[in-house]
Amino acid sequence: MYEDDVVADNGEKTAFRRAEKKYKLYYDHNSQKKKRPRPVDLSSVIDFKSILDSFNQTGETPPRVYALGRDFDRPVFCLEDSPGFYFIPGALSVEEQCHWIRESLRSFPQPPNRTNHNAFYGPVHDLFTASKERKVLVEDLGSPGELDYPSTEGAQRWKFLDETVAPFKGSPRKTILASMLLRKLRWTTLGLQFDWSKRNYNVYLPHSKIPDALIQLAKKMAAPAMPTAEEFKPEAAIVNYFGLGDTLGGHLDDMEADWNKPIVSISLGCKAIFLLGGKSRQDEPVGMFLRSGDIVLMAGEARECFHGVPRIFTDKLHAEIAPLEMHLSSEDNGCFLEYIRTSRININIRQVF
Ligand SMILES: O=C(O)CCC(=O)C(=O)O
Repeated sequence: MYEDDVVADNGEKTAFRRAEKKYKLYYDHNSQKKKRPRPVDLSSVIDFKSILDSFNQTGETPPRVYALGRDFDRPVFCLEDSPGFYFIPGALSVEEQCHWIRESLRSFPQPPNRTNHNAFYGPVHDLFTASKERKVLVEDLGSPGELDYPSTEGAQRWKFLDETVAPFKGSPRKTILASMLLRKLRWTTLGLQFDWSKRNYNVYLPHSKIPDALIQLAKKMAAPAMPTAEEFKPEAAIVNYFGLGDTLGGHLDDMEADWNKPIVSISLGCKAIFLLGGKSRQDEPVGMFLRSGDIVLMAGEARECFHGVPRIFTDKLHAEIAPLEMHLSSEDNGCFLEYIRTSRININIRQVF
């Protein structure tokens, strides 16, 4: 979905690319050769949290932003210049955020759901637990009968072994720490599986149903963007995982049949900058902060607009995850907390047909 777009947009030729470069994380080195994030001017980034705060106090919004007058249980903001774009700040409680962070790390990457690791390692089971237990994924050179599970993809077969047992030490087998694999988890797909190589949904790939609780949440949150009397039917979801320095290049999500149905996009973990452009990359995008618990809807004309995530903030001041830190602190040996302190997760839910 993304690579083609990014390649087509190299250099600084478009307004969208210039904005991406403006907000992307770069480092400067001081005289002691210590690297520090290059300061960036965030003054033009829309902050819907402060818009919500002042809306709650005064009922007013800044120019070109308006609150939806429809019957929804919380304020929903729209941009005059971007029809079909909806922002629901703080849509999820801290408990809900923690729930979906746990699900995103523990359950969603479980086969038959696919992840970016499938192509090389085949289906990887229990990645989060393996990381917590400090396991190592080891290339299996034994006979197929000895394997814990059959590999259907990837050139090799792999299995998790205990780091301390380490029968593989000194052998030519390839190994990778489970914690490293978790860090390198970039996406997983739920429900109908998106085939990145063909840039389309492959209904023949095995998949498990999107969890009911996520379906119900998406249906509820989609309401402000739904055409009257129509029902949102979540059929697929893509979960994106961002670590320090990771970005999502400007792209369109155009493989779904009915663009009047929204994409429901949930933010979890570290704060990010989201860029919403126009139908051409030449259109100047607007930047906005996405915090943990925010939900964005893109429907109708907004489905034709380039968008992307050029930056996540992992420093204490800007990440804004203090409430999550309190809730996740002692759980699972602090593994969820350790992960989310430097990461962002995005779950976006779609109706495909
Ligand atoms: O991470 C986000 O907030 C945006 C995700 C997105 O645009 C996508 O997956 O298509």
